[in-house]
Amino acid sequence: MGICVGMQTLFEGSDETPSVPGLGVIPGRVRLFDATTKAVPHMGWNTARTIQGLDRASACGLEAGRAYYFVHSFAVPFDKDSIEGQEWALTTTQYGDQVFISSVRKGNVFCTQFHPEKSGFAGVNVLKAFLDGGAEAAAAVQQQQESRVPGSLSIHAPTYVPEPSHDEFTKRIVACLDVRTNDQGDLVVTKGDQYDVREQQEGGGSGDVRNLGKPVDLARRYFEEGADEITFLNITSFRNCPLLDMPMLEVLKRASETVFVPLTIGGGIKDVIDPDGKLHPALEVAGEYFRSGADKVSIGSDAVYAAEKYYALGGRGDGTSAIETIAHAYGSQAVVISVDPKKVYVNSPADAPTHHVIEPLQPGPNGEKYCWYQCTVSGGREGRDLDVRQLVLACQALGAGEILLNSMDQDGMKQGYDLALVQDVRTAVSIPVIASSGAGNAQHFVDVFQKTGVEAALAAGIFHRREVPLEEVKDTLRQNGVRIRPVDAPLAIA
Ligand code: 1PR
Repeated sequence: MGICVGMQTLFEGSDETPSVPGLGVIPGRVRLFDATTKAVPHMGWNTARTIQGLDRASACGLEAGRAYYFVHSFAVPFDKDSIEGQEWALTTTQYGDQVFISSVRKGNVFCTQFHPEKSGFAGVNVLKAFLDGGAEAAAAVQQQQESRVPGSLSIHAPTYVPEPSHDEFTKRIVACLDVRTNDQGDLVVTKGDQYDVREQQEGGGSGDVRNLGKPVDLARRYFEEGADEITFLNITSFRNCPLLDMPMLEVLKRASETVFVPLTIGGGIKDVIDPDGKLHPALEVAGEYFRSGADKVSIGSDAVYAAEKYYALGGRGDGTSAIETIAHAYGSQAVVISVDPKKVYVNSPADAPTHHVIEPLQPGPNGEKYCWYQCTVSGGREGRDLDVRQLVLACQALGAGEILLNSMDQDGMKQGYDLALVQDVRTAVSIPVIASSGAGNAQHFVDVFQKTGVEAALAAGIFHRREVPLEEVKDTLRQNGVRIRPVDAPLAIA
């Protein structure tokens, strides 16, 4: 069984590394998705359609109408007249205007382009079927395939009748857990208003760090309630060395035992020096998180510094940034950029000549009609002379695969997402964008998807405080015609 790139290696070659031949077990070539009409990577949940005449998918645990988690920029285009299309393809999936092979099966070989291990209970079912009924499924597929002339396009092959194909890619709902150590030394999920995570005391002043629960328990709850992805942000990691942050690594290890959707970890992904003076490159820090169960790492402050350097070098990287090294080793899809912008109002674009200025939906406190979004570092504590558009374009060029777009002004305010900001970033880049900060009710999710075309929306406070259940968010989206992954029916897992 092969998964994702494990499936791709069986083909003759891939555009990802043209000089290296594939194993050549399956004829055909892996191609890069066309990014002109859709965000690439193809990152999120999509269905797998059984090819007509090869209806053995259910023996492999695949079910019609269920969505599976994909994360890839390269795929094998489906051609019904090719050998791989006729002999190997078990299911196809459509993303935008492109149809590709999403699973193959022949004899004992079964591969999926999607990640069953990250596809909730639907994916667990696929793994279980392979382990339990592998032989039975193989026999069923073999029997059908033997009715053809092996290695050639048999005239006896069943005719492929294309189903009315359409893109079933869904929007994603991400539950976010801001994690830090409280004053008693416990690792807790916390949540701020405009990044202030301490309780307000009567008469002013800050009290304790808000404690909204335990990270592993909450992650499991959100998975079971239907979150499509979970993000952990280690919000004070800039203060210490994350390689010594064993509790965070432990959180990931334990969460990945019961949570079968993608996990992202952010906070402190950068070159770090440990207390003994030893340098640990960002790639090593990220590697530690991946080995502990993370699927993606999210880079905040270090991405801002990398973008500043990118422009200082005249619009190019030098190969040493965390974004470049991690994307090179693990792929772009594993590198998320967490942006912490603050709105700066101006009276006219001429007041911010070096920045990308937009018209906000509401004027500023003094009637200002324009604003730009300033990037910050260290959890919003320091503003830099870089705007969000400059940041996201530089990070995309350096190899980032996704943008997690927060807003310091909207964070925790429950007034809805900053639609002008989200829209602006969505149109600036071709990689997926997650809108974050400000969700207060289910309609806010509808608005952000319908008005900006963003791929995912993240929320924290309303889920932690049980103010708006995930199910209500999904129901409202569905009623408003937004394609969404249904909440998964749990399986009894032995
Ligand atoms: O700079 O690479 O070490 O990363 C630090 C990470 O920690 C960044 O991703 C940064 O966004 C995050 N962070 C740092 N300080 C805070 C804080 O709150 N004091 N959290 C913080 C950022 C924003 C979102 C939040 C959404 C949704 N929190 O994570 O979950 O705004 O909230 P809502 O739905 O309740 O409105 P580095």
